[in-house]
Amino acid sequence: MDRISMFTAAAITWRERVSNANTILLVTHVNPDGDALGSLIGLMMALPQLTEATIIPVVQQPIPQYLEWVPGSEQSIALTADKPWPNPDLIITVDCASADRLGGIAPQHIHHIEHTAVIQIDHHATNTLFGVHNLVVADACATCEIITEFLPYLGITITAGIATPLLLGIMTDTQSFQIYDTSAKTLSLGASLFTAGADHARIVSKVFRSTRLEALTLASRVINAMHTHGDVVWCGVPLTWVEELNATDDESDEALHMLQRIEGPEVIMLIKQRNQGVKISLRSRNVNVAAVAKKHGGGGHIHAAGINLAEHTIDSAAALLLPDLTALCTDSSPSTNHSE
Ligand SMILES: [Mn+2]
Repeated sequence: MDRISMFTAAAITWRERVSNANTILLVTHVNPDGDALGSLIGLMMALPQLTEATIIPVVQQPIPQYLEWVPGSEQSIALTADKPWPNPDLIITVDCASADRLGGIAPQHIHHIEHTAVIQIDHHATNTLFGVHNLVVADACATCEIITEFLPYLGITITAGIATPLLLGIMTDTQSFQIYDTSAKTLSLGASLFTAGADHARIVSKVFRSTRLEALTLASRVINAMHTHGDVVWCGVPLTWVEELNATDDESDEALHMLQRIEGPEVIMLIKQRNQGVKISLRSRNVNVAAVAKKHGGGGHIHAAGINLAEHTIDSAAALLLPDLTALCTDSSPSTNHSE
């Protein structure tokens, strides 16, 4: 279905569901990034144009430091075990590929979700379509891109307050319009957010020019210990390094950004040690790393995917994934498949 028919149909469902709701929960994925938070705050600011419902923005706390400045994010809460379930009659999830990745809701509350209508808006090709209505546009670069295009179908005017979080999400998920899936549509929707008054300068200074020295020091240590296997380059991030250098878990992503700038490798893998197991990030130039992620219980996009492995160390995770990743590089011709 083309986007116009898809958005027209979705708008009918959304208007009905949203305008009939008394309490709406907005939820996004665990470990929120710019697109997750931008989508959630953008919708939080937009929906009052459509409904008088109480809107509760739920985000895993604390919000990463580089996103704390986003106006509206201070209203977000986590539904921890000590808080009562707010009995929403509608849950809207944004940028979340599957129900088990929802963040900010304590395990004690999770069962309520099964008994509540969920509608979702997302751009992950691996989305499990867990809602009663699923607006999933896999060729969009960011969930914020979909929301920017969709809001006018709901009769919502994008104000400056709505435009800033939406532009944040587009800029972070496209790495400032660098990822190869960036389209004319992405740029024109970005331009419309500029016109609406998005605070571009603040996004640039708070997100792209605010790296702490500790993060760069960690990245340099990680890159110094880099391994090369044919077209695959991989690095591990032991927890002790993060602690010793007074960096944070989020800040180890800086190493991933730097690794992607190296000329040559087809696939980049960063394996972060966690208190339990490891978190793996995969990035590629051409091949479909989402397929490998999916095989090992993860998910994501063709050129950017992730996996959590609770039972693995950095070395055992590398040993598990390297055969699949090197095979991917030798087998695959450049992938143009966006429909998985
Ligand atoms: Mn996203």
